[in-house]
Amino acid sequence: MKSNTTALQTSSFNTLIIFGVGILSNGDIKYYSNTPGTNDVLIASGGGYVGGDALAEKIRSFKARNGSSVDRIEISMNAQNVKTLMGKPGPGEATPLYHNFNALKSAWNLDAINNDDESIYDIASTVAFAKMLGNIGYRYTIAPYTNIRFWSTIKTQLNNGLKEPDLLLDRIYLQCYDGGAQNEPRSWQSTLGMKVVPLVWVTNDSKPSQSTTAAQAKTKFDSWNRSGSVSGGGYWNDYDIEKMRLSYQEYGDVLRSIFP
Ligand SMILES: *[C@@H]1O[C@H](CO)[C@@H](O)[C@H](O)[C@H]1NC(C)=O
Ligand SMILES: *[C@@H]1O[C@H](CO)[C@@H](O)[C@H](O)[C@H]1NC(C)=O
Ligand SMILES: *[C@@H]1O[C@H](CO)[C@@H](O)[C@H](O)[C@H]1NC(C)=O
Ligand SMILES: CC(=O)N[C@H]1CO[C@H](CO)[C@@H](O)[C@@H]1O
Repeated sequence: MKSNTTALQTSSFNTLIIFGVGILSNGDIKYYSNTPGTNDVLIASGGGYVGGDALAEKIRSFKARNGSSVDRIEISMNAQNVKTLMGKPGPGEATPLYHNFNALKSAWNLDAINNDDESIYDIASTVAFAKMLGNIGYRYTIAPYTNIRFWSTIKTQLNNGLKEPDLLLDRIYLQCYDGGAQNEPRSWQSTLGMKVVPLVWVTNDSKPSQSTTAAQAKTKFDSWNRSGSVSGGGYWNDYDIEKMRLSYQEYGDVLRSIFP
C-alpha cells in the first residue's frame, strides 16, 4: 500500500507479488495491509469486488503503463479456511468463494495466486482450491521455505498431464532467508523437478541478520545461477525498500544483470 509505483515500473521487475490476502470463513477475501498506518481492507464479498476504485486503479496501473517492465501480478495468501470451504460448499462455480476470486481477478487484473501456506499443509484441499483457481483463469505459484515433501506432492498433482507453457503451478518462489536461509535452490529443483526462483530479504532493520544488500544479492544469485541455473530471482519485501530508503533500481539491476 505504500509502494512507489513509478519505481516498481521502471526498475526491471517483471513480476510483483502483493502480500498478503486471506479468506474469511464465509468466503470473503481480505487484504491484510501489514504496514503501520494502513488498514486491512475487505476486497471481495458476496461475489463482487468491494475493495474500492483507488486500490484497484493502483494495482491495475503496475503493468498498464507504457514502458513498465511489469507484466505479471500475483497475490500471496495464507491457507486459512481453505480446508473448511473446500469441504463445504466445495470448489464449484456457483460458490461465493469462486465468484469472489473471479471478481477480484477482473478488478485487479491479476495473473496468479501465490500460496504462502506456512502452517496448514493440507494436500486435498490445497489441490482442490488450486484447480478451482485454474478454472477461473489464474496461474498458481508457491513460496515455500520448508516441507519439501508437501510441495512436491502439490506440484505433481497440479501439473499432472500439463506441459509448458500451460502448467497450472508454473512458478516456485523459494524463500532463501530467515526460516529458509539454508535452502539450496539446486536441491529443491532436483526434488521438485522444476526450476525455482530464489528470494532473498532486502536490508531490513527488523531482522538485520537476514539483510541482503544489492551487492550481496548479486553474489548469491550469481552463485545459485552458476550451480543450478535457476529461473530468476526476487526480493522480500517492498515495505523494507520503502522504510529503509533502499534503491529499487540497484536491486532491479542485479536481477537484470544475471537474468537478462
Ligand atoms: C519514486 O520513484 C521514482 C523513480 O525512481 C523517483 O523519481 C521518485 O522520487 C520516487 N518517489 C518518492 C516519493 O520517493
Ligand atoms: C509507448 O510510448 C512510445 C514513445 O512515447 C510510443 O511511440 C508508443 O506508441 C507507446 N505505446 C503504447 C502501446 O502506448
Ligand atoms: C544464468 O544462467 C543462464 C542459464 O544457464 C545463463 O544463460 C545466464 O547467462 C546466467 N547468468 C549469468 C550472469 O551467468
Ligand atoms: C522494518 C521492519 O520491521 N520491517 C519488516 C521486516 O519484515 C517483517 C516480516 O517478516 C515485518 O514484520 C517487518 O515489519
